[in-house]
Amino acid sequence: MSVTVVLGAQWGDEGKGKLVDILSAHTDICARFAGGNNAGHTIIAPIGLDHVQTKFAFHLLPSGLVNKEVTGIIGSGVVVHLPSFFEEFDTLRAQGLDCSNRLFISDRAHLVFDFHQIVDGLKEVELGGSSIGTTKKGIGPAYSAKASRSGLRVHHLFDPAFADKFRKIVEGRYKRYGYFEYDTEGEIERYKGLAERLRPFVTDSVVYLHEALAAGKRILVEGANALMLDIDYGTYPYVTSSSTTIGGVSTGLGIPPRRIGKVIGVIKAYTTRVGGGPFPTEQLNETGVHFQEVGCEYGTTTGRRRRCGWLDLIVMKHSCLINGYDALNLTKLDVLDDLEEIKVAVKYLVDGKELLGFPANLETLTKVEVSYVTFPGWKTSIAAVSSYEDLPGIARKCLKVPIEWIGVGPGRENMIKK
Ligand code: 2SA
Ligand code: GDP
Ligand code: MG
Repeated sequence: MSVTVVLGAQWGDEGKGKLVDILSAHTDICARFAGGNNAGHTIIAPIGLDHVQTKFAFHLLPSGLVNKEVTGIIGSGVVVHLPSFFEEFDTLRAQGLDCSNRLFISDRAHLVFDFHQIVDGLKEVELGGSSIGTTKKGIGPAYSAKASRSGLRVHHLFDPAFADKFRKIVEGRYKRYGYFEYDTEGEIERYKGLAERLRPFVTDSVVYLHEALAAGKRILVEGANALMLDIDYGTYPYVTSSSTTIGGVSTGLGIPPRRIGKVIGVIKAYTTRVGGGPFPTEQLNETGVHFQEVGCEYGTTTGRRRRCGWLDLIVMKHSCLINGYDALNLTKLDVLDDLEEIKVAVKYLVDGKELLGFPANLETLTKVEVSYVTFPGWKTSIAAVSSYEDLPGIARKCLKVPIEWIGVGPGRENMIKK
């Protein structure tokens, strides 16, 4: 099978970008199927200008583009803010990574406009104390427009009726949210220029990907956000607005499930989440601060401090059931190096009874008592470890699931392959 999928198994920022970078050496195409520029993937690799270690931040563009032989595809399930698309493209080029002639965008992908971003902020204000903590990139409003059949897609940019449709949509937003400052006519003019710049990137990604499959090309699918942020299976409503799970791969790229080969889940050795919503193993204490500081847990897109807590195997069980991982990449094991003891959540109890699955109802979730298993820490640096056998015994004991890769540092070289 020539389609490999990398998915976030927790609440995002597990280190998907780093695995995608490593796997991209063995792929022809790297495709994104969902989300938009709310995602943030950091890759540190010795490429770009002068082959020095360079830090790349991918948001909307597939991270596999870090390999200069790889072609990037932005699939139909992705929502695209064009000014951000070109800004990212230009930033990468300035860093020595030119993606010209090897990046394509589906003509079916929906567009995110600045007014969606304004509305995203207004909706958050409306929610007050129960705001989602979105990235304010307009993701929710763009997917809402798509679901209510009033969105504009990439192909609409080349339609003579684009300006009229655009005006009508902005009018609709005013009716719902009241007046907000927005230069509609200026925006229409700006999009004429952006459309022309975009023209060579636009493709029918269904035809492109199926021709590639027929020609035996290898496709690496990169997940954005993660399972617990999925619109159906995450901690709704504290989720993003797309299908971030394995099902989203088929709908977002037009690839039948049977063509999908290996599914890899990326799991961090502890848990983080950005934004609001329940988080049963959160540590609002020095352990949480340890994860934040040693793990550099700050948002790649917004710079927000990530909330941190212990690894949660109830989340992982839910994640494994839905995505059916063939292998896992455990990341950031090195962040646990100095801890005296390491905890792992193994059960949720409500009124003394164990829950069978991850609860849908957030009321129930706030009532759970988390049961942990505690391991002694290994208290030694594993940053230089390059083989599984050389990991401290206790670190190996913690790893009961079939883990194929283990991250022991942020660099490309800091990855153990089992
Ligand atoms: P949105 O903007 O509508 O998708 O936000 C809805 C929820 O989804 C969360 N979300 C994320 N969580 C973790 N990482 C994300 N990407 C960036 C990163 C985030 C950043 O890589 O660090 O820089 O802040 C991401 N994108 C969306 C979000 O926090 C809401 O809970
Ligand atoms: P993604 O959204 O899942 O791609 O993850 P992010 O890039 O948002 O966040 C992961 C962060 O952890 C990045 O800064 C990576 O450079 C870093 N990272 C990835 N793997 C490891 C690891 O094994 N150890 C350490 N210390 N850092 C890592
Ligand atoms: Mg991220």
